[in-house]
Amino acid sequence: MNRVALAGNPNVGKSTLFNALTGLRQHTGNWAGKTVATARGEYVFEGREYQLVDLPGTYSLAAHSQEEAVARDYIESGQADAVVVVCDATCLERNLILVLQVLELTGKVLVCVNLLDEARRLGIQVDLPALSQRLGVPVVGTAAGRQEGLDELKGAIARLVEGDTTYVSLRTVASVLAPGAAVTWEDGTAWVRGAGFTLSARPGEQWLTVNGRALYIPHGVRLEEGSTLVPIRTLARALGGEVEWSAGKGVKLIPGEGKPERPPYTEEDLYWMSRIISAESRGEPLLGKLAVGTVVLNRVASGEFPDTVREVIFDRKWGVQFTPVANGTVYDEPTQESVLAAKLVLDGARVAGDSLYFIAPELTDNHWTMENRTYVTTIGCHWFYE
Ligand SMILES: Nc1nc2c(ncn2[C@@H]2O[C@H](COP(=O)(O)OP(=O)(O)O)[C@@H](O)[C@H]2O)c(=O)[nH]1
Ligand SMILES: [Mg+2]
Repeated sequence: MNRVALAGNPNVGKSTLFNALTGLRQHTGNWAGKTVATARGEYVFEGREYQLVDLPGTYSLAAHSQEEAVARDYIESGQADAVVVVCDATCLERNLILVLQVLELTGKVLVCVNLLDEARRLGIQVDLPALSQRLGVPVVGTAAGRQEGLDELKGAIARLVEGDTTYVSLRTVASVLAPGAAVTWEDGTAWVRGAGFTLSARPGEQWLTVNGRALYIPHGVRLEEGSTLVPIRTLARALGGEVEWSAGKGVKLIPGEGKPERPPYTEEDLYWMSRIISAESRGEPLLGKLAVGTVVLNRVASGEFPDTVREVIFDRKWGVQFTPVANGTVYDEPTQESVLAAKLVLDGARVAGDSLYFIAPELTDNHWTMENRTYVTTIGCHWFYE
């Protein structure tokens, strides 16, 4: 069974979240030798059992009070497979003190930004993907009181616990997936050259490339003690292998043919995707470009829109067009970073949830979207809606 601890400041909705996830499967009592209350409960997600431990609400882990000592000792003991730090979206800054203290004790952290409904009501927009990138851990938004975001939270906990973000040495694992390949380090980049493929990964960048493809690494390629580290799943995907996870056994690597597969998209998809991203997100960072691409692909996947990238871009549903199509900038040569972003989304990167619409509030007065669609997130200078 996986064990997940819930930490957070008082009054952030930790107990509400705990109840929403575990329902009636709960046990309460006191921490051994302390007058501090404890609650534990279970839930099942995708066939696996999780035990939730509701830690006492604290503003810090300084161990000045019994509550702080209990929370600190528990996290430090390593008994939890993951720690979810629940935060209040309406006063995020104050909550981040605890997040940073937990991050000093363990890397298996997920930040849950709760009370999103209250934040919406107050007109506060929280940029969840940017927060995730800054902190280097997954971030999920919820409104526990309304049962919103709970499936996403359970999914993110599962991925965290089950090693989706397990980083491995590029050199070691590449030699298992593609025996005989040469691994070199040139100009700050790690290269793997094998039969019919070239792979590169540069510490700090949020992707690796393989034969012209680009695969997204949300928390970036790392460099530790001279080793280049990448997520095991991304590397396996790049070289045609697979990663399985099972309770008890952990992560298992299954080598494939030792060479990359063909990209899962066509040249035409890449042509139009890079152009719409380039024209729509001038001056936006990579994350903003990925978000625009996410919307296009969410539309391709949705039954309410056409089924190819090109058709979605030129779609005129209700007479509304993408601005770059209306003004012709979609035909301009795309920037290099837009081509990269297009490759990343076409190869699976997603950053704006299930968004189907975005607006640039500074540039448009598209009130239809604001009034009729559900707000998801803000990335760069765009607001995203489902
Ligand atoms: N609007 C809103 N209220 C919430 C949400 N989650 C919890 N609350 C309310 O916030 C208050 C504190 O919640 P509680 O779960 O006791 O917080 P805890 O101290 O962190 O355990 C209660 O009145 C809850 O009903 C939420 O997502 N949205
Ligand atoms: Mg509580």
